[in-house]
Amino acid sequence: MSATVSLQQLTDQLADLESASVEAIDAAATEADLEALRVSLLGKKGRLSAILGSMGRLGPDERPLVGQRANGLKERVQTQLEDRMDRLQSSAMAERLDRERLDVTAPPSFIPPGHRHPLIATTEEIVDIFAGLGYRVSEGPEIESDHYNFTALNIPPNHPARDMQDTFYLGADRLLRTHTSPVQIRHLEAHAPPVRIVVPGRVYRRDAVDATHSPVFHQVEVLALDEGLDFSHLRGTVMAFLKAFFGDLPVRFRASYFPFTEPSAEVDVQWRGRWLEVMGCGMVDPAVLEGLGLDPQRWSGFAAGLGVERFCMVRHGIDDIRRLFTSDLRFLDQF
Ligand code: 2U9
Repeated sequence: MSATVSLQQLTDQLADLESASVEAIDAAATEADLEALRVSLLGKKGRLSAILGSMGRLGPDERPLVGQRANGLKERVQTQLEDRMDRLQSSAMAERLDRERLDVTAPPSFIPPGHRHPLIATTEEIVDIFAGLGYRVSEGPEIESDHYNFTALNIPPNHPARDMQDTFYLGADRLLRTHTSPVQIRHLEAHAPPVRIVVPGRVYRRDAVDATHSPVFHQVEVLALDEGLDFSHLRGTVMAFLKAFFGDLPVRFRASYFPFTEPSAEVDVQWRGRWLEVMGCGMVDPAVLEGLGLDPQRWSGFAAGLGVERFCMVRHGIDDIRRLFTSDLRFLDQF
């Protein structure tokens, strides 16, 4: 027979358990501590279970009294555990939010922006000037036939430009265009005048590489064809263009010769005290118009051409054309 236990003893034990619980719950510093505490107080092998286990030794009319007290205690302790858990969780969250704080106003890490190659930028600047004068952009193939590159432009069969020394031939009637002029021929075949076009593009010539020559370079050409155009329109257009690009510099026209224009001229600007040749131009040769089935009595026009590398080098003070083709970022990043 086990030792007897009095109602008073159990009631005291419950009161002790409750006051010990209140202190321990307040002292629990982490969610894990609190969970361990819950198990040790209210779990199957916890202190409350131990007290209830000795209830069987009470008299039958005393048991409900202890049972009631035990239930009340359990409810109060549970409520305290939950309150404490809430407080621990919200301070843990507050601490985490503080630790993971993001400064959304901080400047981003630096990503160096790319930029256009100076040759492309120069091409676009030139094209934009002519676009502002009402010219449409037209482009065409870099691989051409003898007809479009030479014959249609009134370049005779034995002209030096046709020489193997000067043109890259790719095979049976295929060559790399030596100028963008075949684009104007193709455009005139497809569009009836009046026509005003600006033609940017890459061209190829069998030149030895040096500070001012490259076998690949870039041109911009323009063509205007309409009724009543004469040399004054050509001159006015070239002057307006050069003023837009270079500013107010002295300009001079020198008589020259091209197979596809007549009369023809080369144009110089005075840049830092020296005359620099920057472009060629002329009135479209009637033979070119006749080849296209256009009546030279009715239609007249002018054309001009320039090398973009020359414009780019003058603009930026670059002394060697090879700089523009070697993709050295230490050089290119300056523009
Ligand atoms: C058609 C009729 C005429 C195009 C022209 C030039 C003058 C010229 C050079 C400038 C420097 C080439 O890059 S460069 O070496 N170009 O001087 N080009 S007139 O004349 C045309 C084109 C098409 C139908």
